[in-house]
Amino acid sequence: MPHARVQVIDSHTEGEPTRVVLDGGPDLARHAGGPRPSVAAQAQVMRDRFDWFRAAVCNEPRGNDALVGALLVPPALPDAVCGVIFFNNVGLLNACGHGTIGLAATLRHLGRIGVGTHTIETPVGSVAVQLDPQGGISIENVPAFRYAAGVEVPFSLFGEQRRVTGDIAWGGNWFFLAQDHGQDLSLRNLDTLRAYCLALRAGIDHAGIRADPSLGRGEIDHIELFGPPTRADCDSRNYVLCPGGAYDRSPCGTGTSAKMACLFADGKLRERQQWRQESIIASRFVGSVHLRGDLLIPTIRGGAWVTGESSLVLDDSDPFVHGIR
Ligand code: PYC
Repeated sequence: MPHARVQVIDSHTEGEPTRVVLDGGPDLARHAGGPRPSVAAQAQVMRDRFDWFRAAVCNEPRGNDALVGALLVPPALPDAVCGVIFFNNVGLLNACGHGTIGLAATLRHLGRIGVGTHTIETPVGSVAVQLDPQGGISIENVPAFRYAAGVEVPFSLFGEQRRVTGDIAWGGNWFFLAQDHGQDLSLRNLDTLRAYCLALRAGIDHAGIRADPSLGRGEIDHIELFGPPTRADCDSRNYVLCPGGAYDRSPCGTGTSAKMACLFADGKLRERQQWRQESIIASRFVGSVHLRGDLLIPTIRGGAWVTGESSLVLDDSDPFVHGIR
């Protein structure tokens, strides 16, 4: 039977999985045309023509709803070590904080990068990865900002009319961030949290609330709820609903960036002050922000571990060769 092999390395970043595709992926640069297409142009080719590849890697039976794929592509930026396109069970992500930390751990595992700072090109800008001599990994993300404050969203949950007020912010993806939701942010409440966030996101769509369409097409596809931490070494705990309905096991790198942008805008976080974000599984990112001119640059630090090295087999006779959609 004709089959293809896709070489991958799996890792997790504070509990959230990443699958880096090293070889066997589509040649997006060739399809994008031009001598050195940007990663954004290559992402558009993947969206238009290779959605089957996304699903083959991330969807069951080879993947799962929580998994984020990371396809390595040639960068256009001359100083970048690589380009990367992140994707999940339903589509492409604009950027991914935990995924970039996982990618850095993978490249270090392969001996492709060492201690120091390395630039990675994403569809929404370049991200700097820093590997320190003690093994720590941090990323300097794309600029983050609050887009709108105090947005009230009506929505319906289990047949009841509800309202919640929150902020809309960009941290590499678009987030609706809410504090006064009245939900219990604990693992035993996962089903309700998912239902609540899906209903809230439907309410956002229904109300026609969008963000800046020049960034990630303005779709607010991540919902982030905050509450008090359970760890003494954290400032806050979160629950993050990802676009495909899974929850982020990590505190979400782009979500923590969006949160810090809101805190900074409210005068509740100073430049270079630490923000320690706990996830729903009690893992942690430590973040901070600094200004570069007018731009607010988030830094996120977290741990990532390689969990597997393997080849996916795409056998043409398999009815689910391109994943269960
Ligand atoms: O860490 O930015 C992140 C992220 C987005 C979706 C899942 N993780």
